[in-house]
Amino acid sequence: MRLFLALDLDAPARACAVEVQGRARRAPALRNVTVRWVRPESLHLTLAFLGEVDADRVAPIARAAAEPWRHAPFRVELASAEAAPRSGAPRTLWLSVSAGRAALAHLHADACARMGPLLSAPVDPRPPGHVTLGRLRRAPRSSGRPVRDAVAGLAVPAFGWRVDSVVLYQSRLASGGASYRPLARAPLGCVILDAVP
Ligand code: 2AM
Repeated sequence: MRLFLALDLDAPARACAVEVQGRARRAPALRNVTVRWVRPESLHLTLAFLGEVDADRVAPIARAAAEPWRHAPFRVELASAEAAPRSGAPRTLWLSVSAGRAALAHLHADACARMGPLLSAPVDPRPPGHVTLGRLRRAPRSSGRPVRDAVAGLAVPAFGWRVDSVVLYQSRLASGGASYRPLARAPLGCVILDAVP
């Protein structure tokens, strides 16, 4: 089973991301390439991709993901759309995190420590930093410059939301795009607020 931990956008942030998708769709440079847009209900910030996991490991992973996170809720802000990678053929359109990076890195490190012992391969150590809006299908290298310019020109107003939980999702790949099924959810905020003897 293909699993990942993610942070859900709240409804207003989701609406902002959908609005950016809509403007990107209409950009002339993007009409010449095929983009598989992430459906509104599937927009998320990947905290940690856990990869393909054997069936017998799913229950312990779900139990671990359902444990409260010892991390205060925090605000994430997104600003600026980008086409990645920054050179060569573009493959992904995303919104970059502009605020909340340190908290995200900390939560990601917690997720790696919690999930690592339950997985057969290590979790990608790079901290998360974007929300994917769409994936390009076989875009030619020559489309890189116009696509990057068009995406950079979208003038995304900063928007964000308060992260207060982590969700374990199963990713199901299909010809119409991936769909994500929540398997476990746990709140942030289980912190000791003062020195406890
Ligand atoms: P993305 O937001 O960077 O695109 C579910 O598939 C999520 O896991 C995707 O949103 C994607 O994050 C991430 N993901 C998928 N395959 C991955 C891989 N091979 N390595 C790291 N992250 C991956």
